[in-house]
Amino acid sequence: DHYSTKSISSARVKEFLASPQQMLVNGEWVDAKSGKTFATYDPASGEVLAKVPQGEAEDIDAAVTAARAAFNEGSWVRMRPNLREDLLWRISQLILERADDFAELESLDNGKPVGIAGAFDVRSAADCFRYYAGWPSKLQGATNNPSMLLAPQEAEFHSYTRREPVGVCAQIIPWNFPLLMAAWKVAPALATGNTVVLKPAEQTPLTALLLGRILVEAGVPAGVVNIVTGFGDAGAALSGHPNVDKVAFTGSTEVGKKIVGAAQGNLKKVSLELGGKSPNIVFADADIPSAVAGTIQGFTLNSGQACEAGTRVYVHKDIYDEFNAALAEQVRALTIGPGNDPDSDITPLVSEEQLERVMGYLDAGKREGARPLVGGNRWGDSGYFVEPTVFVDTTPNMSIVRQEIFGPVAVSIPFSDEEEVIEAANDTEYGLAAALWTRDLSRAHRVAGRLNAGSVWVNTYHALDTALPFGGYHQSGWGRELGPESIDLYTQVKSVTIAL
Ligand code: TXE
Repeated sequence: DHYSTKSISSARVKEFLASPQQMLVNGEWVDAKSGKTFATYDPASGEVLAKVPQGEAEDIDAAVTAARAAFNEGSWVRMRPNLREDLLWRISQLILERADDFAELESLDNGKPVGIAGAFDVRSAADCFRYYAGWPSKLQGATNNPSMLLAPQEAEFHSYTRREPVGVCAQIIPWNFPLLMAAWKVAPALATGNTVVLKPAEQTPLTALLLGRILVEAGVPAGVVNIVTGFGDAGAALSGHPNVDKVAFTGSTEVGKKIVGAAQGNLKKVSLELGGKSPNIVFADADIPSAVAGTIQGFTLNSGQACEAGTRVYVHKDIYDEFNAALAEQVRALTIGPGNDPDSDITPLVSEEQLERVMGYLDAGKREGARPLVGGNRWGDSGYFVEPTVFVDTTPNMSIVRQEIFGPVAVSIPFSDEEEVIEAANDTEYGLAAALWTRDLSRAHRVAGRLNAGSVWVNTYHALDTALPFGGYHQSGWGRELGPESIDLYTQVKSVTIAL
């Protein structure tokens, strides 16, 4: 049965959904070799939205072979920087031209508000290609000054370094920001001359396939970017493939560990952006209205399905009751509804599985003795909605305090002094992000320096930008993406020495 497209406003999205979906391998649009397909669902209703090819190990192998051939052939690697810049710039422009299509398709597939998909996901994805479009002509090595060269002859030496691409890059991405995660991976890889096999998440494959059309239209050569849709087995085949030089992964910490295992066969380079349980600390001298608003943003953006979500809220005891009362009142006022309704603040979770996972945590929180200050239940009986929820009366070892929930769920915990809250904030196996709210400048810098997290925000939350490195301490991952750090991830340095 076809998805009813009558509520869709973009004619191109209607056409896209009506056409058969295929994967991009070696510049061709293809079915899975097995002929198998799988469904992707509209999270607001649970209806089948589209069917896409179910790529498996043999499809991954074909894609890796194409990426290897495109890399080894050499013209892509040696493409002139200004032409590479034009290409990346063109991709960014094409994304912006089709911004409304991307936003609507992302909202349909992931469930998120169409307004946020447009204003954040799509614009940030375009910005990512534009930012990395500036890099190809700025890649630099150094001339070095060897201190004690051990060479067979006495000579004067000239020595320099070159930055070269890593090679064939496997990129495995999640479903929470599907297009944006594709951009974070593909843009720096292309800027530095790598070739790519991208595997989108099975819950949200559609905007990556639409991006594939744009890459082809912009002139990315055959085999340089291959897109294989499929499940975890396809990801496993990709991360274990002996002809892949690097794997970049964003997803759960559990699968991140599997990637590390799979990468061992040929010791491919690994970068990982994994889960989080980020602290959000409100000091007594904070501007309370903006701290309340920022805290709500912190744990409800994308219905809480953000790895950097601020889900452990620590509030100074002198303002705890006042803060919680304002928090509860404003959370209660949020509108729950489908992503295509402009009034919706809280939209459905991505899948039935995610709904069950989040409901499991809500039940565990109540069972372990925490009390929902607001929310705590599923919302409606169709689609995958849950109420935005804040728990109080928690203890430090409860699952809702320690584990990543990935739904609009936070805990609010009182504290008495700075030392105590720094220790509590750092008492986690994760370390992706942290925030603090204060009007004391010295405290802001002092505490920012002591929080074990890859991003720290002061008097704001979710302040992400293509120019700013992003990634985690501890089990939140390996390496940093975005900014110049992604250039490091996708290049390797060679030193060349010449006896003059
Ligand atoms: O993630 P998975 P899931 C967290 C969040 C969420 C939980 C589970 O807590 O509740 O993970 O989500 C591919 N080898 N995050 O199960 O499985 C998979 O096909 C290689 C945080 O959806 O990690 C998909 O493309 N790849 C996170 C991708 O991994 C494998 C965002 C991510 O899926 C694989 C998403 C395997 N063995 C979830 N198994 C963040 N950091 O933002 C699966 N995959």
